[in-house]
Amino acid sequence: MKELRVGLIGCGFMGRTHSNAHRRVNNFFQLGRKSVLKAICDTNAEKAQAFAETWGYERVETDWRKLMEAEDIDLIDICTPNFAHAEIAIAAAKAGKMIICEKPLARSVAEVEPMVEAVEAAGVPNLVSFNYRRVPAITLAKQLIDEGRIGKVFHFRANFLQDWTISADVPQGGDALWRLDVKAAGSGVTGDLLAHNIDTALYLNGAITRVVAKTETFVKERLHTETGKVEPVGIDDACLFIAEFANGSLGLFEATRYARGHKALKTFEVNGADGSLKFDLEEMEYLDYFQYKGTESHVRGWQRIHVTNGEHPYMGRYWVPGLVIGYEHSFVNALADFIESLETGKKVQPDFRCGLQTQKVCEAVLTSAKTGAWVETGVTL
Ligand code: SOE
Repeated sequence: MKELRVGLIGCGFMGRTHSNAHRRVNNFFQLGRKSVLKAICDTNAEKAQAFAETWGYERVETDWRKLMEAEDIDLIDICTPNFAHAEIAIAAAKAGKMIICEKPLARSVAEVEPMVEAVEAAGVPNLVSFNYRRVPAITLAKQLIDEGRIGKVFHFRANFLQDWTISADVPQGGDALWRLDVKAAGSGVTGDLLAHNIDTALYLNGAITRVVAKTETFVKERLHTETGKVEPVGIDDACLFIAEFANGSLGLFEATRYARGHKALKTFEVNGADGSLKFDLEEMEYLDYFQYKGTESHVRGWQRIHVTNGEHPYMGRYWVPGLVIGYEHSFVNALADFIESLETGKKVQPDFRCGLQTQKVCEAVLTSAKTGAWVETGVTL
């Protein structure tokens, strides 16, 4: 079988989710290519060596540029902090490598645009890792919407709530806490959490045309692990925004790292004339569906679809009906779609151009939070 020889950059949490996907994908999906873990790259050699042993990489690099020159690498998988995405992705495209990049694509629209130009000029397959699209219940929601089951949409509302930065003693910066450092991350919850919800919204409900937002930074200064000094916090700790969609519906979004008790409460609800859909990541094997059209009123009510049947998206690849899969499988499913697209030639989404649309919404949100005014996103789908 043909091989897909992988060079993965970044040994953090996302490096693990992607490595696991590469290890598992050919166990569950019959594909034309086999993912092979050739090289792992991290600036920390010791960490990379341990990671290579855990996940089964053939070799270790500490300079990502080596992977661009390497003839035995087909795919660059970018799992670094956001600040490094653009430079690596552009170099990879120029070297003719396929690219999978963690979300958000980069820190700003200005950084993302040349990434899109580079992959399109090189004609290399590319994917942004908005993994939640491949949670079977979310893919099923898309299917039900496309089948016209909820009719004209009026509302889309989504949350992503966490609570891990409430303590002012949590420092910013460095390997573990770069998400709190604006230089490394670009923004706070907007790029980290809302980007997921925006991607889900674009996928399910189409283009967001304009937004008005409010952000807050509750802890104004934190110790920076790299400088050893207490420094101003430049990220948004919480962000709320209202959106208008091109289809005439209204959106309401909230993300925060200050919702005590919530670790990863990613939810959405879509309300249409003929029905509604509801999802909660904490019970990710379910999709709630209210069917209005075609039901008699005395039996009308919310139904919980246990998304584990063979005919549900991706589920035929796993166990038997009734048995669940988890968070990590969303990455496996995305990788399977990517590898399949290499054989069929059918573009896989969300590609870099699609990731740019999410970035545009994020940037419009952050601009609006500064000015207090409505901001056009310029999104085209
Ligand atoms: C932040 O805590 C985070 O790990 C995000 O960076 C991920 O993208 C999200 O899926 C879970 O939360």
